[in-house]
Amino acid sequence: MQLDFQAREVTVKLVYYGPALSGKTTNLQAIHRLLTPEGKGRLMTLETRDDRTLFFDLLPLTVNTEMGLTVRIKLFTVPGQVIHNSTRRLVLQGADGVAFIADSQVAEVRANQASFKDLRKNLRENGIDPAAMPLVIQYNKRDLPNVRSEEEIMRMASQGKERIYLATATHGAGVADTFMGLIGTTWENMERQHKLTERFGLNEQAVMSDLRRRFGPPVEATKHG
Ligand SMILES: Nc1nc2c(ncn2[C@@H]2O[C@H](COP(=O)(O)OP(=O)(O)OP(=O)(O)O)[C@@H](O)[C@H]2O)c(=O)[nH]1
Ligand SMILES: [Mg+2]
Repeated sequence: MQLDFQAREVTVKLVYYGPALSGKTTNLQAIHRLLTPEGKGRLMTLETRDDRTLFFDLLPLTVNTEMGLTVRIKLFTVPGQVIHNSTRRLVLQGADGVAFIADSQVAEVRANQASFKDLRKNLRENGIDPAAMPLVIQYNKRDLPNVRSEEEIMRMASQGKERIYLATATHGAGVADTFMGLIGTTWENMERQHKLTERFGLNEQAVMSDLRRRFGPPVEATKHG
């Protein structure tokens, strides 16, 4: 988190992490599509022809609060392909929160696990204790056949402390909830560390309700068949 007293600005960095082709870029595209125009920046994506991010994507958003403070939210994606590890570590630097986008397909279980391990390793190498990083998990591609059952995912969810979301990012389903959950858990952590309410009158609810209002009505996650 960056605090600029003079400009009365708070900047929050959120990173979408996960294995190659899990739908990180698609999440940002859906957020960009679903949000009303106010405070929405340009989505910058850098892709090769086959949907693979080479460096990162960035979507900047702003929230103007009643207290005259501006909250700038920067959403990044990392490139999931194994070869881009140094870029992932770089993009993770200074992150305030992470959304881990897992691929729900049974065939991708190992790729998810490897990417999760790689996230923890990169955080440690950046000097961050993984346990201290606000994290939400999204199981994407719920529309496909051969996905892990909802029951199985919920069982895993009950074992961890992270919030878990189901999504079909291509339809925009579950995308806003994941993002709001990420903002929420990140904000709670920032509030604990920086006492934003006490110091600036900047409370979580003001930011969250403004963002919630800017998303259209919720899109139901579509199941296969
Ligand atoms: N069926 C289905 N396809 C999806 C879904 N989300 C993303 N995809 C597709 O999966 C492919 C990869 O999506 P991306 O968003 O580019 O994946 P990524 O995680 O950014 O991949 P990297 O940049 O390589 O790390 C694209 O063809 C998307 O259209 C989904 O919910 N369902
Ligand atoms: Mg991508």
